[in-house]
Amino acid sequence: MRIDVVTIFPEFFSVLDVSLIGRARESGLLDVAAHDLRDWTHDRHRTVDDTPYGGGAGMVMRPEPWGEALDALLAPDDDPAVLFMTPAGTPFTQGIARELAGERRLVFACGRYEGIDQRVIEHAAGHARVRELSLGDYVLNGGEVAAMAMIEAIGRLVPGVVGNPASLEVESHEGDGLLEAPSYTKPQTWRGLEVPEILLSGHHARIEAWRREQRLERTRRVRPDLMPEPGD
Ligand code: JD8
Repeated sequence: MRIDVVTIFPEFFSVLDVSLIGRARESGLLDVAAHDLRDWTHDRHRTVDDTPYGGGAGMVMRPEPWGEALDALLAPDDDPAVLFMTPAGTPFTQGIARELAGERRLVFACGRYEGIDQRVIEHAAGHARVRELSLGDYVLNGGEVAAMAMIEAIGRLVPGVVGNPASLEVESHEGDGLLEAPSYTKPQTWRGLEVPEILLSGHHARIEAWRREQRLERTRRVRPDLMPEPGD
């Protein structure tokens, strides 16, 4: 999968050189490139923002640099999904991550200031498959953190990136949508706290039953909105 990111802080994405995504890049499973939006400005100050029409606080990102940047990145015509990060977007979910993990190419548009001139999204939607996505119902200072989280959530679902695909099945929000069961490792006793006896029994069927019960109890307590409908 090829991932292009447009941002005024390309160095922000250097963290993608490490860990799982970093290894996936080395193995060629993922190809991630961050582009500096200012490379598509033509004035001495490399200006990417201007005052908002209709007044109001803050600055808005100018359409021209974004238009040129997306023209350049959409030129390969390999039908990428273009993802605009915005608090006004569709909430990102594991389901959307799974959908996007099936794409050959993604282009992430990360704004700053008060946001990007809306005509950029409108124009892009006339030339590509565009989605406006939000990381969650809280306000960030820009789209970079959101894009980073989405790149990790999507990248780890690309076949071959996670060593043991079975481990994906038992995760929260996967499979049956329940929250995951609590995990334990050595030592058996830590600061007076014991590992649940059942996990030491070696009785796999009982262990699986216990984990299922833990997932249901935890979901009921923490995320009742995720509980399956009766009869599901
Ligand atoms: C893109 C500019 C900052 C947002 C004025 C603060 C996503 N879940 C999310 N929360 N916030 C964002 C996000 C914030 C952004 C931009 C995404 C571009 N800002 C703006 C509006 C209020 N400032 C996000 N995904």
